[in-house]
Amino acid sequence: MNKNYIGGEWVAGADVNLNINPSDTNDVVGEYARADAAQAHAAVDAAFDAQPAWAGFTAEQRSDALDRIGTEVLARREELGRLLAREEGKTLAEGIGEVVRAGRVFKFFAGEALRLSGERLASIRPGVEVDVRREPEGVIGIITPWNFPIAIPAWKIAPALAFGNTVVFKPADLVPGSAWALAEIIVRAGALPAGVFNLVMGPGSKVGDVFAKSRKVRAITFTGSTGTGRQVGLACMERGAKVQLEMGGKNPLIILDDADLEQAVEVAVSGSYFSTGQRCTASSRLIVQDGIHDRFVEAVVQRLAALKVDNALAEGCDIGPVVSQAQLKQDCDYIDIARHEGGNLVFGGELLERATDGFYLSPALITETGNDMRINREEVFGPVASVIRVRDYDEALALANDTEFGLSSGICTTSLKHACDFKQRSAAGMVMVNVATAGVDYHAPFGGRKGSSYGSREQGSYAREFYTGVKTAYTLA
Ligand code: UN1
Repeated sequence: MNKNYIGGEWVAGADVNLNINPSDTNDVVGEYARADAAQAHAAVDAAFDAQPAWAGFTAEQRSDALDRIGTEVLARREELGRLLAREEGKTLAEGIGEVVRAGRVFKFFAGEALRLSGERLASIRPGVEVDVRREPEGVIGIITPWNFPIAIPAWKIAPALAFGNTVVFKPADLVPGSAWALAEIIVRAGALPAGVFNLVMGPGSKVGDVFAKSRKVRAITFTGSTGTGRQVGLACMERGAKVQLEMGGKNPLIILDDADLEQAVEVAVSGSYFSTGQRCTASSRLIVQDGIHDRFVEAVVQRLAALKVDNALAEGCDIGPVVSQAQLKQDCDYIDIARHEGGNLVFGGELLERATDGFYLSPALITETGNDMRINREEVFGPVASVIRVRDYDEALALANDTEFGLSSGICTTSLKHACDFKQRSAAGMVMVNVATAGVDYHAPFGGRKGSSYGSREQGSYAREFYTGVKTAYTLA
């Protein structure tokens, strides 16, 4: 039940990982295998050996495999969504939504497998033809975070397989359940030959390290913390492997005086606090113009007071628990840091007791903060947002861009002039106008700038850039 999948076999781990429900720490979701370095190497070898044959499958065969996987994921949305909510702590509705997104991603890349195209150029030499083609990279190492236990694996695994690569996949230690269920669907519904897809649950220090250093892994796609991402990036750089990193954010949301107040409150609350604020796209800096500031803060506080923080599976739950004790400590530490820096905690930030023992934290709103404070420089990754008061749009834009990060940014305004200017001048990979900074479409390019991302974009038709290599062929007939 809980094993890794290596070279076409379900294999027991070197040790065992207990998957604990953050809504109820007495509930063990399951026991999952933890691989060691030797098993990670075996998975890499199997993926390496299987790759040429998989690349030789027709595009239609690979497309059909992805389509069958997507069909099963979508059909089991309730069950998988419940498992996801139980192990990660997002609400049942959010869990089901994420499973649907994962299923749709497989469907999308089933189409993309058939759409891989190249280019033909005229040569500068008579009679010579130049064509530019895309080929699989080889073995792709996939390392995913705990906050999207099924959607992020899906949007990395699906394009890898679509274009003829083989996969070694290491999910986050905190959420092996969704990854295991997805892996079981991939190998069975996909009917993949042995070695094409390998699941290697285990610690980053062992499994991730093998992926990063193995010469047989030609490319690594990583989503997670900035610190680990940079280590993975350096290891890849050292041996000339391709790498794609999605890391932190400190995403600004600007609220201008002319914003529709009700809409701005929804955009801010959903971007900052839903999924317990545990999204790299979450709005954590609310940059609010003076004229609307007090009304906005009051309305957000009222909205937060009406939200129900509870067991992720409880009826009517709006915000589930924080994922783990360590993350809860980090969230509380940052709230304390913000207060010591002079911030004013106007709502939340309290540990809550519920019917079951879990990591419950009320959504925290901190006002009167400055952009130089640590609370506005460092990623918290929890249900915590701070407010920065500004005079005008120009000041708001300058502060929005004054950050190491550049993943997502947003503005709430009814001014076409400011909306258009912001889309142009915001130094982020994704810009939202009157739409939350978190919660993106699965078929549009995803990624950031500056310290948030490295390498080419994920998702949509842009994914092919990472999962294929370009070959330029010259022919004189
Ligand atoms: C979203 O906001 O819809 O780890 C996606 C993350 C991102 C995905 C966010 N890579 O939060």
